[in-house]
Amino acid sequence: MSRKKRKILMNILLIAGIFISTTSCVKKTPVDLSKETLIPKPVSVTATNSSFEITNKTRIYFNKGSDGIESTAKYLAEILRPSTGFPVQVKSTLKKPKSGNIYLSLTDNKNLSEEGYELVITEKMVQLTANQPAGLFHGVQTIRQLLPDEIELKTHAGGPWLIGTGTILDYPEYEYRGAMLDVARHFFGVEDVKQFIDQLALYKINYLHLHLSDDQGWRIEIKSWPNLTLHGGSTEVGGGEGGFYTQEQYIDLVHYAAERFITIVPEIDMPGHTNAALSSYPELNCNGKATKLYTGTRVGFSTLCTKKEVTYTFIDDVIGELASMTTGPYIHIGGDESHVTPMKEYIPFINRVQEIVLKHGKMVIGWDEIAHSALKPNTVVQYWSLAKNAKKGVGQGAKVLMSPAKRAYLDMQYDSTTTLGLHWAAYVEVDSSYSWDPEKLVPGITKEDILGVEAPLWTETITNMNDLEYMVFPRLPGLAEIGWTPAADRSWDEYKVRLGKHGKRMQALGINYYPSPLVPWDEKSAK
Ligand code: IFG
Repeated sequence: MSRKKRKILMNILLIAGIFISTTSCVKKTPVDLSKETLIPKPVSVTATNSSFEITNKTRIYFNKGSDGIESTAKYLAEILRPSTGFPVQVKSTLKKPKSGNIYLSLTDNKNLSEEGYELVITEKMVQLTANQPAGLFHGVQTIRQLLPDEIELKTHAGGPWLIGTGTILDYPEYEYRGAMLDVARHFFGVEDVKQFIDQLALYKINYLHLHLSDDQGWRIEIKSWPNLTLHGGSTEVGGGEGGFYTQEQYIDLVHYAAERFITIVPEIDMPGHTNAALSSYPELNCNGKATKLYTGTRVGFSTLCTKKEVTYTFIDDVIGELASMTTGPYIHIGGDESHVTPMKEYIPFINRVQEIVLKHGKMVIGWDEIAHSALKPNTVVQYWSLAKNAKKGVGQGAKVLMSPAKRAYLDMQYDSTTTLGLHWAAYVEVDSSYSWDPEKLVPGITKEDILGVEAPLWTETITNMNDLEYMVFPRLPGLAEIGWTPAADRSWDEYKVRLGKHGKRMQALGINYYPSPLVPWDEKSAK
């Protein structure tokens, strides 16, 4: 071949090489989206068997015309940066960005509810749309889970950061998917609660019920009744130092949760479970004498004096201050285990307390015993113990929040060897906490009667985040799936394999989960 021809051929090969390396026709690694181990399981997944790669050029764009979504774009960027080491800039845009980027925008998609989202992943772009900002936030949790477990690390990991291509269309079964943290038996500070909120967000939980008062402690500052925290917040089960949230700290928690589309539901338990208040103010006792602080774990021995007017002034002040700090629609009034309040006093008491909550612009949630009273139209009955109470509530037209102790109580021991927790309701292994259907649990309570599900963690035996995580995980992801995924799409045998692949992700998140022998834990990386 002549020198001239050889030169032309070399130029052709050079141009071809440049063309291939700079265009998307480079063969992308195939990733099967349908094999991803998402919890909660999405409504529909259609895979197209290629992949999108997050690189150091990838940016997160959010649509400038969509209000309230910049914080979600920044939230995703903050997750991606430490592990990838990429800059992951966040930019607003009025039109669809060029290829290689992630794009968040609001839309009007009748196939999606308020919290649904659509995730369209191609080799060129990850496009997430939703009707409301909450849906985008839930879609971001799915993006997280589609990336390798190492994405959750706070230190640089290797990648490559591939997301399988295809379309996910997803929305929840129930509007209320909650957890409860009892900060009264043992107090958990602001940073612990924020960490818990972050963990809840990954599983699309959207409510956090804080059990703020009980016999052993009062945990929220009430300016008009300062002794509630100064005295009533000064101890806890076992005699430790207890603690409480100042109003500023509580408001900070409400905002932190709201930025993650989690609504705080504050509970002031009454008329029972009130020894901390009764010890703080003598006038709240029928005999006018303050009780001693209590650091044991008995229940059912205390009651506000339902016959005294000062009791209702107290409740009005407390609910008023609490409502003014709470952006969510609910205040929980407790109502459980009022064993020393005569029913003929309990019923008018609960009737009156509902009026007080409504006066302050909130709706009532109460434990299932409140169904003995005359429920206001939007009052929600939280089923924990007696199905007949829950059915009584449905009979009055109330919605039911399903928290059956035998399935959903996260303080129940896994089995008789679990050193933490209780077992008065049952031993609740991971399979038992997953294998139930809210709309079939109680005959007479149908899907239409159910507001949603909530998993309470009572803390008589739980004193720190390590122990909290051991009891909450891995049962909470399953309860989150019960609230999100259609029952027809759920089975323990299929779920346990997906959960088994979440072990590495929980490890990457530093979660001290219980490695249940019932789950086929996948020790190597899930992908
Ligand atoms: N029942 C009590 C809680 C707590 C719990 C521990 C409810 C509604 C047992 N009330 O559950 O205060 O002590 O499992």
